[in-house]
Amino acid sequence: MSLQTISVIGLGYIGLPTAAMFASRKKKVIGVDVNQHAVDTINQGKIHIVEPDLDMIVHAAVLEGYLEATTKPKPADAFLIAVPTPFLPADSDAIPTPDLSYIEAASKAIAPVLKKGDLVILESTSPVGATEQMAEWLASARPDLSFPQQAGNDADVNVSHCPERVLPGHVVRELVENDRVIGGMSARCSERSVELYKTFVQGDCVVTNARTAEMAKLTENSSRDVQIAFANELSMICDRLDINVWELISLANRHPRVNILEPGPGVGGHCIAVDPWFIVSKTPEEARLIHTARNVNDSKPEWVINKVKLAVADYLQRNTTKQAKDIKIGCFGLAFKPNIDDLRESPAVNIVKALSEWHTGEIYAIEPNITNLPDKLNNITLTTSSAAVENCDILLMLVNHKEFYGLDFADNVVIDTKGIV
Ligand code: SAJ
Repeated sequence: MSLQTISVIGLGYIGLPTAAMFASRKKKVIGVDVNQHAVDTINQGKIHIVEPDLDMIVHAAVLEGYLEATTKPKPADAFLIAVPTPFLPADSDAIPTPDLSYIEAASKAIAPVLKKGDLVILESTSPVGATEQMAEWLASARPDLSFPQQAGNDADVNVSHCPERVLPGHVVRELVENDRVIGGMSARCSERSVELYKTFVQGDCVVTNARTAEMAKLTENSSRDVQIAFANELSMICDRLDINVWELISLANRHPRVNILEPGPGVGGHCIAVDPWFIVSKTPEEARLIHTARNVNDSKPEWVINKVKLAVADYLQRNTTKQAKDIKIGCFGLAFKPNIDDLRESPAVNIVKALSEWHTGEIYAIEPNITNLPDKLNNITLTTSSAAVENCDILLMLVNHKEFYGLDFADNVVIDTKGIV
């Protein structure tokens, strides 16, 4: 195989496991990241992110000399770009637009070390057209080389989009087992990309063009966002109609062709709440359902906060000797989804923070997966489930961590966004 040395640009939640996978198959891997701390940590055989089983693989890869990290790109046969694609800050009503500046910076960083015969793959989740844009950035930095938009199958440098699709918490297994969508800018680009991924991918490598591959990834996450929005909308309808939404969904899901997802306090994480905007910002007139789903899911945290405010008012009406400052609220769960410790982009954290700014009494958080609260929650207290059940007047269930099932909530007011009680 011509692709012996592989460089991965961006050593985060996707780039580092991918680099480690190639290295575990005895490829020479050069990991590149602008974060000196990440580079130093990896070169010591350790990891700077939380992902099950990844530490062992990185440790072995570095020890055996197959993986090295650096801040400055070096020549390689294949370059995989796995940098963030966030969206640009927008006014509250505006449609967020994607920020391709990390891809642009990565392209400009690798351009000087590119040579004839190299393969460049964009893995970052990207709006349609981003791979072609990346190829343009590379071509303008290296007019001495030809690229697929100029030379098709005969290009000196091949370019593809192969979106990552792994679920955080299951990355090591899903990298190997999941099918890959391989979108080459030419047939030759796809063919060489399949050859590269087959180093460790046991799933099918399905070939398409770059634009369809970009849209496929956005479609997967938008599909999930729309389905979660349906569940969230049902939860608000059922609350108004005094129906238990969890019972309702379990009944409807007994139909052989119905499979409704779970409502919750909102949609968190770095993907599902972001990627649909990449479709909406490109095609705002057509993407009406996807846009509305985003709005429904984004509105859910505020709806939950209002439920707590109503519960406090109701409590005060029933307990006339008490004041708001006497009411203790216990918030169960801070992570963005169950059984992980990742608090970034978490609706639960945003809800607890908003409540801590509004409520004059004490607020407690129960999060079995962490030992310290993030700085932005420094005015609340971390406690245990049993202490919260015993001491708090109002309990707010925000994440269905396994530890929260089976607790006895007999005397508490409970607002349950996850169907735990
Ligand atoms: N959620 C619900 N109800 C549900 C399912 C999820 O409210 O029924 C919420 C979760 O609590 C969480 C959010 O949605 O806040 C997202 O969680 P998730 O587990 O659905 O997805 P992520 O963001 O961890 O990972 C997704 C995956 N995409 C799909 O399942 C289509 C993963 O495969 C992608 O690789 C990843 O996005 C990514 O990087 O794009």
